[in-house]
Amino acid sequence: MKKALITGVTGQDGSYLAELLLDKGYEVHGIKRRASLFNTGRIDHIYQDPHADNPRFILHYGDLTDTSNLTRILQQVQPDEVYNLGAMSHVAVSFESPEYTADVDAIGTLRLLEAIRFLGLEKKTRFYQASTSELYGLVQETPQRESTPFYPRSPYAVAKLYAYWITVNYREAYGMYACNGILFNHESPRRGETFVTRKITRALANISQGLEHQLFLGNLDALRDWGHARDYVHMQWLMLQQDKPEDFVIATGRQYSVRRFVEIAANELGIEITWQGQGVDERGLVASIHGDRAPGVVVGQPIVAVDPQYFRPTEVETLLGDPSRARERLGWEPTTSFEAMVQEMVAHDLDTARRHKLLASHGYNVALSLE
Ligand code: NDP
Ligand code: GDR
Repeated sequence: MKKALITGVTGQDGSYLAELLLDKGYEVHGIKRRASLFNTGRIDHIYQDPHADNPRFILHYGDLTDTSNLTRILQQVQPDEVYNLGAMSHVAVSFESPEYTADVDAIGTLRLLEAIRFLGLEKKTRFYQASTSELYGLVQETPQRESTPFYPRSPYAVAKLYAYWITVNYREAYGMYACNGILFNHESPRRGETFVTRKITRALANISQGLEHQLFLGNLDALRDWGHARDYVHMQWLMLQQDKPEDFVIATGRQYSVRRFVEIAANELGIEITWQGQGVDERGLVASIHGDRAPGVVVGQPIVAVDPQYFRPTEVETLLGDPSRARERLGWEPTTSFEAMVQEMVAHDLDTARRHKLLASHGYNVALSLE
C-alpha cells in the first residue's frame, strides 16, 4: 500500500486530493494546524476512527514553520509521495503578512525538501509542489506556458517563486523526483469564502434569499482561467506517476472576467443585472428576475458595488494558461466546464442560504454562519 503525506489537507485541494488517494487505496497522512475552533470541516466526511484497526486516513498536528515537527512526521510516515499544498494562499492577505507568507510558502517548502534529504528519503519519496499561475503576474506572453518568464506581483507570488526554484534545484542537485504543478485558479463549493468566486456565489445566494443586500468587490475587470479543483487534484497525482519528474501548466485555456462571473452566477439564480457607473462608482443594478429562485431581491436594487479596499497594491490583471503539454504528455483534459462549475457552486450556496433563511424565520440566529 502506497503512503502519501499531504500538507494543507484541511484546505480545498487537500480535501479533494485526500478523497482521490483514499479511493486509489493509499494510506493517507495529512498535516493539520492546531486552531481554537475545529478546522476540519472539509475532511470530516472522510474522517476515520484512529482507534479502529488499520485506519487509512491519519491526521498529524503540524505547521510548515516548524522544522522539527515536519522532520518527525516525515520520519514516522516514510511517505512514498509528499504533496505540499499547505500555504498562506490568499494573494491580498500576503500584502498584509508578507514575512509570514514567505516563512510558510517559501521556507516551508525548503524545510520539507531538506527534511526528505536529511532523512535519506530522497530516492524513495516523490515530491509535488503546489506552484501557481501567480508566478506569471505581469504577463510576458499570452497564453502562459511552462517556458513563459515569471514576473511575480505579490509577496505570495514571490514566496511561491522561491518554492518553485528550490523544488527544481533539489531535483537537479540530488536527483529527487520533485516537480511543480503550475496550476491556474481552480474553484469548487469548498473554495475559501474570501476568494472572489466563492465570495460571489455565496453573497448572491444570500442576496437572492433576502439574507444580505449588497456584495462589495474590487477589480471587476480582472481576467482569470478558472477550472474545477476536483479535476486539478487528479492532475497533481498524475504528475507523481510519471517515469521522470517534470513541471506542468494546468489550466483550461479559457478566460473570463470577474464581472462575467458575477453575471453568470446571478443568472443561475434567476437574476439579470445591468452595470451602471464606472470605476469605484460602479454598481450592478438588478434589471429583472426570472423564475422563483430570488424571492429576496427587489427589482432595480443595486446588488453589487465596487469597494476600493479590495484593490491590490499590484494587481495581476490577466491570466490564461496553455495546458497543451499536460494534454500531450499526461493525457489530461478538464472534465468540468466553467458553466457547470459555477452551477455547482451556486447550487451549493443557494441550498445553504435557504437553510439559513428557514432557521432565521424560526428565530435562530444565523449571523455567525453568515460572517
Ligand atoms: P487553501 O487556502 O484552501 O488551503 C491551504 C491549506 O494550507 C489549509 O489546509 C491551511 O490550513 C494550510 N496552511 C496554511 N498555513 C499553514 C501553515 N503555516 N502550516 C501548515 N499548513 C498551513 O488553498 P487551496 O487548497 O486552494 O490551494 C492549495 C495549494 O495550491 C496552496 O499552496 C495554494 O497556494 C496553491 N494554489 C492554489 C490554487 C487555487 O486556485 N486554488 C492555484 C494555484 C496554486 P488551515 O485550514 O488550518 O487554514
Ligand atoms: P487570486 O484569486 O488572487 O487569483 O489567487 P482571488 O479569487 O482572490 O482573486 C481573483 C481576482 O479577482 C479580483 N477581485 C477580488 N478578489 C477577492 N479575493 N475579493 C474581491 O472582493 C475581489 N474583487 C475582485 C482580484 O483582484 C483578482 O484579480 C488564487 C489563490 O487561490 C492563489 O493561492 C492561487 O495561487 C491563484 O489563485 C492561482
